[in-house]
Amino acid sequence: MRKQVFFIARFLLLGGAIAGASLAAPLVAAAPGHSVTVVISNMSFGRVPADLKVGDTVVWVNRDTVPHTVTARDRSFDLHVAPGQSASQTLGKAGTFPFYCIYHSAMRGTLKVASAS
Ligand SMILES: [Cu+2]
Repeated sequence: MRKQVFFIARFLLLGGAIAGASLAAPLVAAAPGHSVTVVISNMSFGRVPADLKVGDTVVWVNRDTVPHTVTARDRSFDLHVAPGQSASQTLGKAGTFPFYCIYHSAMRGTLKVASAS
């Protein structure tokens, strides 16, 4: 009789651990990606980090006194950033995205986005 109670207690403990693990898994998956800032100044885009992933957010900060855009060649994004303002972009798709500014075509860059792992 006493042995039986012990086994039931062990079973409940194990069940609790499994429930805990299954609750923790979605929290990890839902964790927000990293946020990086790219400064636009002197009519040029700052360095774009090379380790971006789907789910990350890029905040583009325009320190110039003229408006700029961050426009993908394939038009998958098109952000307009007023002077002294910023625009934020959450990366939703993996790939390599060359971009430019529609007002200043010499302003160019490339956004490389890896799939979320
Ligand atoms: Cu521009």
